[in-house]
Amino acid sequence: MTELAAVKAALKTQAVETPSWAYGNSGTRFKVFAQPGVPRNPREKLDDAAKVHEFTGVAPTVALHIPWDKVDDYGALAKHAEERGLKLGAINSNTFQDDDYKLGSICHPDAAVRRKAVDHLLECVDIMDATGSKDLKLWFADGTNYPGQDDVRERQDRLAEGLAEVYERLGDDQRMLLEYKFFEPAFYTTDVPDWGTAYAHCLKLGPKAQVVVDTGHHAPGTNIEFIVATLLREGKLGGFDFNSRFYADDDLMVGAADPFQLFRIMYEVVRGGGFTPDVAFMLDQCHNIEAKIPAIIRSVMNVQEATAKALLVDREALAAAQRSGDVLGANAVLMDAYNTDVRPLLREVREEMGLDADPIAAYLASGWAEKIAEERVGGQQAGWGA
Ligand code: PSV
Ligand code: MN
Repeated sequence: MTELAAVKAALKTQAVETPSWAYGNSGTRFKVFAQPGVPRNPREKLDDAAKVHEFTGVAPTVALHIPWDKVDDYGALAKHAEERGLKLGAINSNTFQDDDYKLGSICHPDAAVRRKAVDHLLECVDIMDATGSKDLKLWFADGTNYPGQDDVRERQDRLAEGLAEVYERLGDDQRMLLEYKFFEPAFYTTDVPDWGTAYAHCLKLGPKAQVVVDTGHHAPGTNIEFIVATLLREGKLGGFDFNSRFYADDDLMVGAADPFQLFRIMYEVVRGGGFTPDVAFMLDQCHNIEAKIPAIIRSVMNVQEATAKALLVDREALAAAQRSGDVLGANAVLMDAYNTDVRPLLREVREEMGLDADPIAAYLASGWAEKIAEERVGGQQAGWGA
């Protein structure tokens, strides 16, 4: 196989998971702008996700968020997905939208609240059993706002205890992905603020616990690709929540704010052997002012472009330049790949997969947006928090 053929073959195996909540209405704490045709229930979210997969060919799974996607029959929901060529992906827990969680969930000072939070996580594993999902994605809003508010160290003990109980409940082929975020909604301390804390807990828990890197959850200037390289080296990179940030956790389209950073991350993924199904490539985004389905298609394409560029890096030339201390030469090898226009290559890949070369144009021409705007009237649109 030529090198280009190998790159194309790799791109055809790519899988980007889209989040159910990105199909619903969302906004900021100031305003949620409703859009016509937005899904009213989890099945309609899957119908939209199926369109993203139909036109990109590389978005075969959908992450659910519980309770936002709560249904009576998860087996039936999984079947609904399968009938549309999809599978259900990570189950995201929610321990941040209940009044009881004001002072935290599994780190809360009151054992009764901790019990409630752990029970919710265990319920999420039950749901995974029913949907066939492999990953439980955990993000905790836990933390404190004021120095002295709670015992920071004891909160870590409570966290470890709660996680251990959930870990024990995981099946052989199930994982727990622990997400970190440096601040918000807590502003003084956050109980899982960084990759080091997540890594320490995952290490203690065992091989089924891994770290998930949400690209929006870092302080400005953080070298995310270094974190990715380190976690991969330690066998602890479980996956990504991709999105873009300009300021904090903006949840904008991945690759929009800083496509170069996304390329650098994907290069470390490829370099570290992480371009495999063992690493979950998920989107975690909100489309507040742009049309949702084309925005998700665009996001998937942005990940594809960064991946294609990362795969095109001449690794031999790079290693040779690095070994000989050729600073500028090594940098040039990387930049050559980044500066390659991979859009023609991806158009070819899509055509070889039997797809339209231009997924967004094909979606816009499909009439789906008009159809859902006309049909989805009445009922309550899904939204962030519902
Ligand atoms: C938190 O900001 C987060 O990134 C977590 O992944 C949540 O599951 C997701 O957003 C949706 O609230
Ligand atoms: Mn996230």
